[in-house]
Amino acid sequence: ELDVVTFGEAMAMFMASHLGPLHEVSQFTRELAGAETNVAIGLARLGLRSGWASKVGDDAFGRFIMERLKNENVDTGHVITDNQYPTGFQLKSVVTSGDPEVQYFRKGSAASHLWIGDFDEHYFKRARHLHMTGIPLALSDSARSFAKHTLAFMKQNGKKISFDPNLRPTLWNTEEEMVREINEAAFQADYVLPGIAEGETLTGFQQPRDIASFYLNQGVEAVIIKLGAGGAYFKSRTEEGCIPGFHVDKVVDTVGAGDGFAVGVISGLLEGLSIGEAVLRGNAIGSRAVQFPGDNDGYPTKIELEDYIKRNLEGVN
Ligand code: KDG
Repeated sequence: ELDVVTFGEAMAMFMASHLGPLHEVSQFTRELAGAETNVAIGLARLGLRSGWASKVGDDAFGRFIMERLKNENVDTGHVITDNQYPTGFQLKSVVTSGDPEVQYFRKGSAASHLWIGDFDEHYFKRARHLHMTGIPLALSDSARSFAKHTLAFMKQNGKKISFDPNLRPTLWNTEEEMVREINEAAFQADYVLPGIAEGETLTGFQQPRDIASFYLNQGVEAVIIKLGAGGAYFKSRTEEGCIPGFHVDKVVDTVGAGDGFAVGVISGLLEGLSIGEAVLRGNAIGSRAVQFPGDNDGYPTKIELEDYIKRNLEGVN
């Protein structure tokens, strides 16, 4: 039994150890990247049973990913080791403000060779909830088919589905194709979690309420829009609200905050919290994530999360 299953590509990530444009960086620290593995790790830290389905290469990066996930208690029962294609990796710069520079080395990777034939329905059936992002839709035709098949299967089996568009324009051929494919998937989900800029790209609307209505009109149960430091806005058929963000003294690295936000929302909903309470938890984990350099090293355990929320809501630091 799994609480949440997800799938996608994980990569070794080389994080710059000093400031500067990537081509000038001479020292890196190896970390783990991948939006879906970030979510699986965050959920497992909170004590939920999470699983991640994918393919890795039969190489050092693939072994690193598998070992890290095992240490984090993420189930890897549906990870296939491919002996033909390599595990992808990426470089990430350090910046003093804004988003870092990211460069991918992932074209033709093992994960991008996922295809429908890899799909194990028994594995996915064991989960209560599917978390999906838009990234696998961009990786290759076969990965896109795998993603669409998984989404349709989970929906037919009555599972709850959260969807984070995670727009990565550099992985797509055209913006038009990206918008079409991502929206088609989002319409199947119960919860859609775009960032405000993503929502604007995907719907053409600027106001959170209009972006939310665009998806609610297609049958989505709730839309939760991330507003960065401003927190998040949510709207369902019966509720609407805005939950302010947590105060952060110093932003170290923004990458991974959205995935941390998803961890808070999904875990909260699975525990039966209201949408507003789940969003507050999302804000908490997102704000904690930006204070750490790696994607997921700021994600808390259950005790750390409770402590963090309590201290911040009381205004004590
Ligand atoms: O959400 C964080 C991800 O962007 C990062 O871990 C790398 O999965 C990644 C991607 O494809 O951009």
